Amino acid sequence: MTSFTLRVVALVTLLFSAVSPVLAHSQGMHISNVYARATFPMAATGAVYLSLMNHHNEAVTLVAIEVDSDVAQEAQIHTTVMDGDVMRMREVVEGVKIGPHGTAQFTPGGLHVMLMGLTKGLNEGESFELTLTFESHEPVTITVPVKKDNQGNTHHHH
Ligand SMILES: [Cu+2]
Repeated sequence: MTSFTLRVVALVTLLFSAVSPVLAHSQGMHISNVYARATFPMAATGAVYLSLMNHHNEAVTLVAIEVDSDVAQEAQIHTTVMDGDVMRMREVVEGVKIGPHGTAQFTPGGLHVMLMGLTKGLNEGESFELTLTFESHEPVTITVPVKKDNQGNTHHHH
């Protein structure tokens, strides 16, 4: 009997130690540095930047981003490519794969979330929600603050 109880305790302990990493696993996407660049009121498009860290032991693929229709018609994943001397944006339809314990940086001039069909522009100080959907991982909803972007060097040409 005692030996049976001990075995049960051992089994339960084993189960918990096996289950906890799975629970951590399900929350292992860490999203930081989130902001949207403020636009002028009639702007049709806007951009969101963020860092997406994958704490899993497997690769995770970001496949789509959802935005409330109060904010914009659609959110797309874009990348920026050089076409000769011209920077062009391209939709990343295949999704963004982030390796085990890897990070995807969405930054000006690179990957970004493109908001298409903004309803009223993005005003500094406001915020809105985006939902990131993944392959083999539950969706993650984030709050995006709208900020003025003063860091771009592109405005220093004279
Ligand atoms: Cu874009």
